[in-house]
Amino acid sequence: MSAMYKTEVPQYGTLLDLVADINRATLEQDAALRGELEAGDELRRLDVERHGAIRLGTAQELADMRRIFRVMGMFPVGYYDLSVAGVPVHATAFRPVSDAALRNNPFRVFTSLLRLELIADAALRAQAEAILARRAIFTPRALELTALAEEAGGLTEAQAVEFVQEVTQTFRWHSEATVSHATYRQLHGAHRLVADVVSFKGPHINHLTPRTLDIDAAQAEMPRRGIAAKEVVEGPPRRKHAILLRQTSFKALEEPIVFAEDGADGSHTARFGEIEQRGMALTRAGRALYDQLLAGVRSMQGAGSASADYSERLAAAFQAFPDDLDQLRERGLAFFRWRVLDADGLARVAASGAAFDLQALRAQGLVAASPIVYEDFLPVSAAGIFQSNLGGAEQKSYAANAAQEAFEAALGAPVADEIALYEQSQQASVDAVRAQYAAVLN
Ligand code: OOG
Ligand code: NI
Repeated sequence: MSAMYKTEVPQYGTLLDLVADINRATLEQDAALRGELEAGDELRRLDVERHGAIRLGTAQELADMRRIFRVMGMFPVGYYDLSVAGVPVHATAFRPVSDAALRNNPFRVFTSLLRLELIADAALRAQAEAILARRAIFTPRALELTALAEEAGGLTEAQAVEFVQEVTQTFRWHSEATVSHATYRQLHGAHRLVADVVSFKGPHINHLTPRTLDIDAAQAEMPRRGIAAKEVVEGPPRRKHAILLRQTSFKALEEPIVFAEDGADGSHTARFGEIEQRGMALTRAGRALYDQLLAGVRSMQGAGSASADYSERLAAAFQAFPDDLDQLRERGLAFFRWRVLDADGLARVAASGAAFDLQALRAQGLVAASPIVYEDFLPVSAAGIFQSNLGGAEQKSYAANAAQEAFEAALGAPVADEIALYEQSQQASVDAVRAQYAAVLN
């Protein structure tokens, strides 16, 4: 998909080069960071790190998408309501969930479902529904192979290769809109996103996002390479110890399209490139503090319309968020993965009969804890990314209404609670250290 997107959107290739250059320079200059990434086994995955995004039109499309992602070991995690930010979609992220799978390749797809019920014009809503009902976004073979994988519990090597080829077709760009120019304009009038989802044959991948180690450097470098960057970096401010997720993007390109029904020429703005910098996952308490501090600077409603002194106000507000690993751990604000540093030392303490005490073992330098990477998304940031790529200052408003149950009904499954996943991951690492400690006594 990355190769396909690079040929479809050459500027994405430029973005990948830029990120590779910055990551190399950052690692050369920052031995501590290199060590941290090595300890977390993250250096290996840096180059394959990506996320992408698609927007679906119907419950059936979402349900089938879930089945297809499941074949690839990707599961729905988290619920994101974007209606509060004036974007008529709700979403989840499909991603690997086990520590081993994440280490191997953490690719995620932010997957939105259009909420036609938020379109006020009943006639237009019915028309959009009828158009969506007629389309088939998956090739028959992709669905066949999915059913096969479900029955057999997997695919053969040859089937897997074919499966990837078939599924990639779903995310391809179609410069031909399936509707007339007039219908497109009506859909666009309801919301640009409605036009983007309803007017085309399938859910073209609308961006791919490599991981950078220095997003501020990347943001500064974009204009130097002729890329039109969005105004502000979303998420927390720059810190010594990165938390959650910081994101920026280049603005969506205006691309020529043809309206199949009447042969008219037009243009459509949907596809862009994004860069992300990931930091540590926060506990519920940490996340609550993040949300509270961010809300003081920026609301969902204000997403995408940040003022000039935004980054100063953001930095000032986040003075209240500890930027010291010991404090973050001791105050239970972030998640950590524990590991044994000195197995012999650990065995000696265990043999002495001392009760298992993680903090004491850490103080003796026998075990260590490093932050767990945040693998998910942030609703206010996502809203900002959506807004900056919808072009113009357009901001619709909808009565905010999260509808997780309706989303899960469409999906055909519940979404996982992302914070519970980090909790499990942290706990599993503690249990492994404890088991090693206990093994000495057996
Ligand atoms: C998705 C925007 C959200 C992110 O990284 O937060 C997103 C979209 O534009 O479809 O990708
Ligand atoms: Ni994104």
